[in-house]
Amino acid sequence: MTGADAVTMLRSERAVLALGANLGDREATLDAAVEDLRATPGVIVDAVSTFIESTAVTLEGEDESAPAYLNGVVLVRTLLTPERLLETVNRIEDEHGRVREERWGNRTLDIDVITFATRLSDDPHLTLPHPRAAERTFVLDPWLEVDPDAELPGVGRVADVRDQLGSSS
Ligand code: PH2
Ligand code: MG
Ligand code: MG
Repeated sequence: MTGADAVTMLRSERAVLALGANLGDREATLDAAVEDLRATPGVIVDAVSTFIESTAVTLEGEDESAPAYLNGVVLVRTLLTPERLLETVNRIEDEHGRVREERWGNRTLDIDVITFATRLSDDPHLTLPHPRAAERTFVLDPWLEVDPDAELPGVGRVADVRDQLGSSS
């Protein structure tokens, strides 16, 4: 561990990131994004879930005809502010060819900040926790894999939220 990593571990906040891709070589892109996070000063990657296949959710609901997603969750500790962490993940998305067209459209890489410590925010630019995390099994399942005791600030235990969803995405 470097001295800088030791400082990050001592002074950092926990953040939960959700990664998704449904275009291109999804697994290679998600792996590269995790490496990009590891290479970011002030960010330590603590855990990476397995990547799971999920049916694309669009504004109209689940769409079996759209390319399927590969989704995963990464636990980090960071010295960055929530805003700088968001800038960082947006930059990583851009570096992997993310084109910002339609909302919930197909994408080479999406990285969402799901939680930042226990922070609650209704800022539309960075809502915390992520407003749709509690409805998405493709976020909750990989999250529980790496942190079975996880809490969704303002909502409750992730395991309980997950149980209430049943088998839908
Ligand atoms: N992300 C979206 C929209 N729809 N569907 C799946 N299965 N996985 C995602 O990560 C996803 C989605 C917008 O960010
Ligand atoms: Mg998203
Ligand atoms: Mg996003």
